[in-house]
Amino acid sequence: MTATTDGSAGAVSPRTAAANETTDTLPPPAGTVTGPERLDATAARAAARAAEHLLARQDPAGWWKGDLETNVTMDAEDLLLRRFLGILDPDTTRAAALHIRREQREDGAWATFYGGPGELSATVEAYVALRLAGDPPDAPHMARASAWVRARGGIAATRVFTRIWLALFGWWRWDDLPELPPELLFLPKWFPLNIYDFGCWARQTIVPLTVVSAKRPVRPAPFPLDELHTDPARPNPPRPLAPVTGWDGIFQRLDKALRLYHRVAPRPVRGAAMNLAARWIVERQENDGCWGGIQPPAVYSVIALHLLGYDLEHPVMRAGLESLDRFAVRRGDGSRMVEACQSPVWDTCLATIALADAGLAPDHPALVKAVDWMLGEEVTRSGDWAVRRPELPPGGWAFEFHNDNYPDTDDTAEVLLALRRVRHPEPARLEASVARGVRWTLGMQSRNGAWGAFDADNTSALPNKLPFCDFGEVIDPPSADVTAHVVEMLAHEGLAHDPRTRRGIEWLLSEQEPNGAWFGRWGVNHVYGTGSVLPALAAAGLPSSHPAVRRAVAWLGSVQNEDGGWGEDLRSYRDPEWIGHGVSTASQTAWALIALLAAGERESEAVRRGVAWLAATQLPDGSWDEPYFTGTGFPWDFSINYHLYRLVFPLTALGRYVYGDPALLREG
Ligand code: R04
Repeated sequence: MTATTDGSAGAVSPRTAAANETTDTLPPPAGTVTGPERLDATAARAAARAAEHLLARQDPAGWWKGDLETNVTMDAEDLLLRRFLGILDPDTTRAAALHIRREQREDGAWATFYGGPGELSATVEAYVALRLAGDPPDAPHMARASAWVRARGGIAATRVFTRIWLALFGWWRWDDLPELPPELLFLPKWFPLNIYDFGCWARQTIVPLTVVSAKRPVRPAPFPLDELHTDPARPNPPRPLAPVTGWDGIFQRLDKALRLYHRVAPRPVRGAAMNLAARWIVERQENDGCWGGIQPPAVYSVIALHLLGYDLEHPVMRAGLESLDRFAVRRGDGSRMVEACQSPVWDTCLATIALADAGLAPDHPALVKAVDWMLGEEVTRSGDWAVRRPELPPGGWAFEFHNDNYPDTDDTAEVLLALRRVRHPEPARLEASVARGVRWTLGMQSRNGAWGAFDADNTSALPNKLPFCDFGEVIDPPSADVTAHVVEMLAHEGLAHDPRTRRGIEWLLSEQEPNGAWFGRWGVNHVYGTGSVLPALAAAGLPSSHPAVRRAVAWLGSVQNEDGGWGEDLRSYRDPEWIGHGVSTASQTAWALIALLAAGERESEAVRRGVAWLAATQLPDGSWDEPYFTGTGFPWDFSINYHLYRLVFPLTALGRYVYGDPALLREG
């Protein structure tokens, strides 16, 4: 093992040397006030201010957590759940409505990300939530919303989830929803479309929904919603079924057959399926009461268990409801925003990396505290991933406070990269955690040599064909960003030449797009993918002269904005015109810089202009503004504004600019 695996932050002296370097060549770019020498000092100052801000935001327990902002369907569904269970209180309603109203656009619609277009399902859900809060249909903001909805096909054109919510109150007919029977749970794990063919988030959502859609409950509607139909005089029009062929035709016929089955399902079979679903759900409740650390499965699990006879006082239900309360963030202005998920592990490992790379001593108390906390968060038991990897011993980390059943390779890789930057007083304890994490990650490699986030070989094409699955991703195939993080980690662990790592690298090289970039699955978008892959290739020892690296560098240079920053709009997931293009943001500028620094481009004009952009846009408090969403749950359908991204990534980029890139220092 080399110096990279000794638990220190890597070579300290060359970093210091890099900081003091005064080499320079190119003239300063036009329009910048900082010359080359000044830029080094400016960057160091900016990094110091950012580090100070980040340190001040650490929880005394050692973790960091920024708000995880998504969209108003979270808030609307939270209210609908409470109404459904009869526990909606006026204070919660008022606070949520305050937030929902504030998110409405001029044209009456709601978008699912900052600057995005109005989105029909979100608009319908937000409208219903505001009606629950007492906003009358003829109030100007409500009339604008309902007119917007009618013009876009009304309720009939919304996603399945939205129509399920409406069916719970009789605003839509259960008969006009795709079937998804609980008997699905009887399918063995080798049979097509068994629940383990779905990505874990879809699995956790679908299992409780099979119960709900078999029970078809209808609570009395508190008000009519006719104004959300294209023809209010003829509400609930069935969705027209276009005649289709091929796979879609097969699945349409399957849906018809399942509808028939719904009417004749033998009671004992249905009963056994429901019991199996109940047991499956209860077994997966985390010890803080939630399910999978994400809000939607928790919401649907609570409804399903309630329908199966669990009353609200049952310990499982009480814990579930209390966990839902904890997804709500109260703001100073009295509003309340529901998070889809909480990001403490992810934020903490990224913050640790950022601070270490910005020159904090490896034994700084804040970093030791963070490592202490991360070590305590290690997942030590088996989970759903073991269905595909039954022999693999547990290890690794999840994203959230409580999600032992679903650790992921992305968090595990970044936590391990963070642990190695800190000198911890119990090195043996750290080594043991690292060893388990590395073993688990290696065991989670998919057949194609790459890594998905939560499961191995979760690549079936069938779940996507179900009419039920019309929203988001429903499988978890390997992606370049996750694979890159894993490869970077394995290289840091001295495994750059291990055949398993090499297969990952080969896969990454084969995934590079013709323009030189890599797709971003969990971050927006090619700037994130490329910002993940170049540090991995560098850590694995690929020379910066490698053609793949050169093409990526050229691509980043070609999409740099006039102002020196980088931005890539979420529309890039839909419209290739937007690939690499968008308003400059702090996190995306940082990802591009991290990529370029890993490629040995420190002295390039592109890097200098990018660093100058970060320094010039830093706020007096040391952080950055970032209204744009640069993370995803599902590309396009579910976007995330991680509120700490604007701080941890610029700090990482500035730190590596000032002190040198860890991957290059090792190689050098
Ligand atoms: C950034 C990489 C770490 N890791 C991804 C974790 C992302 C955490 O945030 C979310 C994850 C989610 N999953 N599924 C949903 C979701 C939301 C998040 C989800 C969303 C809507 C519906 C059902 C599920 F905020 Br409906 C995995 C790799």
